[in-house]
Amino acid sequence: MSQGTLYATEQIRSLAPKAIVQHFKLDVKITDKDDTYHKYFPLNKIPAFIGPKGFKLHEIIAISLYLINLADPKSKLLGKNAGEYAQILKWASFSNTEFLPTIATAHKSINGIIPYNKKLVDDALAYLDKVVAIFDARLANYTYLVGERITFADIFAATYFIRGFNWFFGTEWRKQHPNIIRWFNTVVASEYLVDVIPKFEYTDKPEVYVPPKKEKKKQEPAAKKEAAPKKPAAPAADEEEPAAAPKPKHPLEALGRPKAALDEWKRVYSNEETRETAIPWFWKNQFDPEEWSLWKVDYKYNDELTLTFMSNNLVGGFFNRLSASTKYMFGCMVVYGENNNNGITGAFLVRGQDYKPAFDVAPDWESYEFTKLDPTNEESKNFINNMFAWDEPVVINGEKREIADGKVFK
Ligand SMILES: N[C@@H](CCC(=O)N[C@@H](CS)C(=O)NCC(=O)O)C(=O)O
Repeated sequence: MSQGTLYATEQIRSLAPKAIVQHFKLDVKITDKDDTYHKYFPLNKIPAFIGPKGFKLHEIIAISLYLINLADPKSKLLGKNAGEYAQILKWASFSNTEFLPTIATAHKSINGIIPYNKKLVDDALAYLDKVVAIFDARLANYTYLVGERITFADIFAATYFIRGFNWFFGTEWRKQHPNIIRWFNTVVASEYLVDVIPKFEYTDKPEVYVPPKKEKKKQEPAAKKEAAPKKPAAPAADEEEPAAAPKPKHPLEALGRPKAALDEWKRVYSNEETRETAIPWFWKNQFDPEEWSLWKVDYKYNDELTLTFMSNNLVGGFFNRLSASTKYMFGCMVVYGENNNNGITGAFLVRGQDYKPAFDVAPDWESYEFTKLDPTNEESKNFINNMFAWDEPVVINGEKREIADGKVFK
């Protein structure tokens, strides 16, 4: 009999329980959120677990420990005695409540996922230093966080440090923290994590706030402003959000329901092979020029972009700020080129014939240029397909540029 279902996504809290399931070859299905998940986990948080006979769990620490126990209640990952077990819980809880929320707050504020607030960021980063110093003090004298062998504490904490290396722990930081680097490298190379650690690049420099470029806004009549209200920023990648304000009506709601629901396309795109199945499906079932329009979206200030991961963060922030329009559009944006020579472009399907009501929910929408695409033109159609499939170099001013990274808005 199946041992259950683990609901996991790309978010970092998914990684430790996924690693446990895979390492111990548990008969646990790992899946994205589905209708059953939504029925039982109204907070919409990941990870979550449903076992046999309606047994349900949320909270990463509880789920992970349950899974280890399921595999082997005597597992070395749980420590040698009650004292070690308590220390394992200490590090797991410390990572979950002090490390991850702190680093996520700084990251979200810098990237505009929550409004930028310098004091908030400075305080979070100062607190993060203190949290890291506690890891460092232990790891200066010991190989692992608890006892002399790897435990769940190491697996758990190391997965969260990935976010540190993604966002803030740049080259300089790494030079100053050799104990943490030695520990992290040991743990991610261990039999528990080696096969599940996502390919990731260490950032060279810590993320810093880059104010969005804004062009002078034309004065618009007050009535129109009311018709296109702004919504607060979107939910973030790895952490919970403050309670949302009541949702204002989206102007595109006035167009009514389209014949082909966007959700269906998003499901096909997520689940099917992109070139072979999803793209032909899109042209056959989704795109109706009466109801939808297609847009090329280019960042206007490519010459100011530096590191490709930062360009991709910029796209991520833009997408988060566009979340009020999720129901009305779909798109892909890619970062092409390399560090200090890259650009951002993409293609979007938008409800209606105008791009503005869909995009102006994001305060930085004017940093992008919008060009309507006519899919009866072969070149435009190829561009859209390439952006959706995102598997071939992109042609910029006649030159082929490799795609370094990208994001899907869905
Ligand atoms: N207290 C929960 C927090 C879970 C949590 O916040 N998970 C994040 C992902 S890392 C999440 O699902 N956030 C909500 C969202 O992104 O919509 C736990 O420790 O498991």
